[in-house]
Amino acid sequence: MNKKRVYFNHDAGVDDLVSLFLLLQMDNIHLAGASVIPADGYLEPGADASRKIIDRFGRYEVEVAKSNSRGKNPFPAAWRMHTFFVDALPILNESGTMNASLSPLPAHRHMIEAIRASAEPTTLLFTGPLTDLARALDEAPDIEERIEKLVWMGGTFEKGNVQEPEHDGTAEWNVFWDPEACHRVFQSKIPVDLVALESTNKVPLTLSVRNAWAKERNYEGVDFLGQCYACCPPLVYMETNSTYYLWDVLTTASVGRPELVMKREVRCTVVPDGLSQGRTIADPNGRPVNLVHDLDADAFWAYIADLAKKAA
Ligand code: AGV
Ligand code: CA
Repeated sequence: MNKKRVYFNHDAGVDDLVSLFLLLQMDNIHLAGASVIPADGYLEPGADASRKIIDRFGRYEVEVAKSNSRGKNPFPAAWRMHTFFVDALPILNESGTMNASLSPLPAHRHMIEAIRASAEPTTLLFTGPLTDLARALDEAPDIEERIEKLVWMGGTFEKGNVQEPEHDGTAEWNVFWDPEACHRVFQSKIPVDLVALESTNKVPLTLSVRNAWAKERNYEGVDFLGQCYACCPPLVYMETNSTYYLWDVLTTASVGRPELVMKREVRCTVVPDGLSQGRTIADPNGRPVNLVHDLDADAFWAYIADLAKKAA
């Protein structure tokens, strides 16, 4: 089978690390490298957890790189602590070793090298801010035409999820962390598939999802899903800013199985600074993105459970 070549940059949240786990199970994907940016997570445990996931659940070598990028607006520390939880899971520490190689290069340079290393175009999967991609495009403009497309979890055209003192609440966090990086990437000609906040409305992390995973925890991979998400508090009586959706996992699943989602073109711009910084706005004169506006939720849940069952 002709495998699609993918480079993954994530920001060490729970769903970012689960995404790495699932990517490694996809037969039709070759993961050409992974990197970690310390946005909605911490860098050291993020890189360690990534390497342990590759060791424990991967079937081929994948190198990990650490980003040295820093954002404009830091994520809440309470959310970022999730990285330590995943890194400390017993299943990732049973062997007591960490073999997957760690690149000496910072993430953006690691990605440049990975893109240049193949004659075949590379698909970029980003589940955090776009800072490393913006820097890579500035340093190595030649990579732009070698990128098949960017599949990104970021933005919203409806309600934002940033609740910070000097912000009006219109932005999504991955854009808010570094609005200028998004602006830079939007200036490129790279095709963008966008999983925005509203794209994931049909895939909230409900108790019934958790219970279905619990029932199948005899599969190590399904148990791993449940264990990872156990650090996100299951609040059932209120929809809050801490209600979890499968933001990054849907984005990742759409790379492995594009038929799961429906997309339509939206032209948009991003607000680079000020009270609405990081807000993405539909604008007929803006750059086109392919927004995921609907999906087959049942097929999505079945797909990720099947992938998890294949993990050994
Ligand atoms: O805005 C969604 C992004 C996704 O990349 N992240 C979580 C996913 O990794 C930020 C985020 C929004 N709400 C959160 C988030 C929450 N309640 N806990 C942790 N992170
Ligand atoms: Ca993320």
